Amino acid sequence: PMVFTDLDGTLLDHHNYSFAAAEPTLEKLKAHQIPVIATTSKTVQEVTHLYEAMAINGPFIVENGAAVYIPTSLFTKQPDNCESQPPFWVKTFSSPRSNYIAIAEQLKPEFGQYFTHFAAMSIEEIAKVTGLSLADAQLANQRQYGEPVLWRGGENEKHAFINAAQALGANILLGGRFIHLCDACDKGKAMNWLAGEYQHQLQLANVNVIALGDSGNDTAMLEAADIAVQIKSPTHTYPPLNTSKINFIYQTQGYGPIGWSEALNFIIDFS
Ligand code: 2M8
Ligand code: MG
Ligand code: MG
Repeated sequence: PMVFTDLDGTLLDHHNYSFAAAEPTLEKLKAHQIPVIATTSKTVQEVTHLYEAMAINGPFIVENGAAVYIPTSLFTKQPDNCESQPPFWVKTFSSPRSNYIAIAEQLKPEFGQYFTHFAAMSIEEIAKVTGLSLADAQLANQRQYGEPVLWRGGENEKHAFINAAQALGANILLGGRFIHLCDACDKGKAMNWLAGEYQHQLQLANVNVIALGDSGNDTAMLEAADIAVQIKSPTHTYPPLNTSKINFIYQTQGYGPIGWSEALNFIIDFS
């Protein structure tokens, strides 16, 4: 199997970003050589930092499926349509962040009183609203593709804002805290591409894809997986899921990394 996992609210605790509760299961997956692939709204810099802490050296998917980063040591040949950015091959599904900052700017006359966004915030403000340290907030702001919006208005204005953003050409993905203005990418497309590359490069007959996530921005990935794990969130209910292509769905009892471990220990026979 391959494990594609969201980070915030899934492998990491929603509030304190700790993966301590998942560590024993993470070690078991490593021992069984089951790849664990971060599939997140986070940036390259954030994931690189986290992979160091987790001692993972493998591919990852950033900014809600905007790009796939593959260490060049993973495969013997460079995958098609990838750019070489040593030590990675990079497959990109998105136009640059500046397009989405421009859309946020265009929405300010009508909705400016209801929102702010990363490019308009200081590092201190980003740290405050996310609960990240200043150093980590700095890494979160080094975005290349999309733009996170912090909503401060009501639900009705929020729907109007989303419609207006879509009319200006933005795709909308809902994370645990932010509305992401982004390209027509999602975690599912990026996951399918990378799983296909594994299958092709390693000449596997098939790959069994397990995906885990807690928020709306994980829906496309969960719907495209063989086994989907919905992680319980302390802040919202499970987002609706079209289950027609999924073989097995697991909803966790535990939150974040506790639920993550609970599900993977149930699904995978580690004997
Ligand atoms: C953002 O991502 C989360 C994930 O669900 C969100 O939308 O709430 C991103 O900006 C990410 O880079 C950052 O680390 C995270 C911090 O909460 O927020
Ligand atoms: Mg999440
Ligand atoms: Mg995420």
